[in-house]
Amino acid sequence: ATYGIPSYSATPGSVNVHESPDWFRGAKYGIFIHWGVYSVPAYGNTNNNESYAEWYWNHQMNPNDKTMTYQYHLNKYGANFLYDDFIANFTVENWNPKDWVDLFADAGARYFVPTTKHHEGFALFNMPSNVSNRNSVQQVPYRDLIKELFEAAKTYQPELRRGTYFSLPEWYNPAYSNYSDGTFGMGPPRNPYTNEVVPYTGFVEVDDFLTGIQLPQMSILAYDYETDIMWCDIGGPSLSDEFAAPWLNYALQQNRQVTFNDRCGQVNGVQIVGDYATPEYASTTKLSPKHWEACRGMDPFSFGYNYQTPDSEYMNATAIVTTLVDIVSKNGNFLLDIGPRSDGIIADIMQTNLRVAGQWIKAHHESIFDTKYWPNGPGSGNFRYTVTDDSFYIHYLAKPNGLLKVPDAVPYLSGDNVTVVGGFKDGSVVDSELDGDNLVLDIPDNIASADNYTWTFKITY
Ligand code: FUL
Repeated sequence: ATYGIPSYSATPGSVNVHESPDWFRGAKYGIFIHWGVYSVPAYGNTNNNESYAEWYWNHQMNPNDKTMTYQYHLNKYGANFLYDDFIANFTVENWNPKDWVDLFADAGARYFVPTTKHHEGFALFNMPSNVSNRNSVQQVPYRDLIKELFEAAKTYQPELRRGTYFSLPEWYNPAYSNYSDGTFGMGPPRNPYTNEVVPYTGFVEVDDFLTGIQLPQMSILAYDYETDIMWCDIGGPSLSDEFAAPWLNYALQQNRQVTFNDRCGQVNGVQIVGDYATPEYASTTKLSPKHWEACRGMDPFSFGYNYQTPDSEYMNATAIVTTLVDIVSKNGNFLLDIGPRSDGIIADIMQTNLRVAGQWIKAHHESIFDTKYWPNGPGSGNFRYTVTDDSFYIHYLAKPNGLLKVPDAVPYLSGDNVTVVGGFKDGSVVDSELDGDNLVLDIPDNIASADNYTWTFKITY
């Protein structure tokens, strides 16, 4: 990584040497937000047929999709109600961006990443009308949602870093159809029940999608909105070398460090590697020396809001905290997604669970943020380790009971140098002894009962 000297040139080889900046490696926990026209129907089915609600339009086009959105839409809205007719109901009438950024801060997150344009092609930010009028400024709700959200963050929660999710392709944009891959670029849009071609609201004819829409939109997010994180999605054909090189140079000149993920596409078939990998709803993960970021919804199957998901299925504080600790011990960040409703309200269950987890995260911040992974391994069973220059943290992902034998030969100095982190017994000394190469902690019930979700102990060097 070359920091300090603007030196990137517009080739994949040049931008591929960039790496995750230190602030991003230390930030560990971000909030992902999937919000768009799909938040109006907010439907992804349930009971094992559930799938991403933000894929409503695509699901609706396929009569055999397991979500049965094709049939659902016909019954609820009728064959003449087009997907783009939902735009009129994307009114965000109860939205207060301050409430959102306050929630992210209460959650203990250090950054957030809203969808600025998902695969439906409807952007939530402003742009010149020779690029596209398919956006929330030229259409309902006639507001620059990304600007309002970023301004609220700057004013009320300036510690939060601001990122931008951006889908490189669009499903049904007529201008993307020459890049069609069987899922993306299937435009122009059609009524799924009659097969008639229908308008793509706000579409402006361009010579080429990449030079006319994709690159200009990414540049607007970089320079007008000053994103810290370009969270590309899907990849495919791109001009991401031409995007990233001047952007990285511009950020360096301003003494900023920005970052982009591994989904920014190919340039003439050569992959733009990106700073970090982005496993999605991964059931197992492992330690990787290259930085990475896991993402998933609080909903068990969806990033966008699905009104049918029962409250009990959302990730609760135990799941959020243990997932975060597990990921951090493996050199990852956790980007946890919420799907707000189309009126701008985030369902109570998501707010409550984020805030409850946030109390733990704040009380244990020293063992999470700006830590590093232990090169010998993340820990096994219920044990997970994180490291700083002067401390070694032992996390236990369940309530300990009596003697706790640490399975790895963790760094250990004799004396009373093992203490409790967080909870009501924060700072208390824990009795410990060595048994061969293993450290054994003695956790009395009053210490075990003084915390929740994950129990953290610190060895001070
Ligand atoms: C995927 C998308 O297709 C999903 O809808 C979601 O945005 C996820 C983060 O990335 O590839």
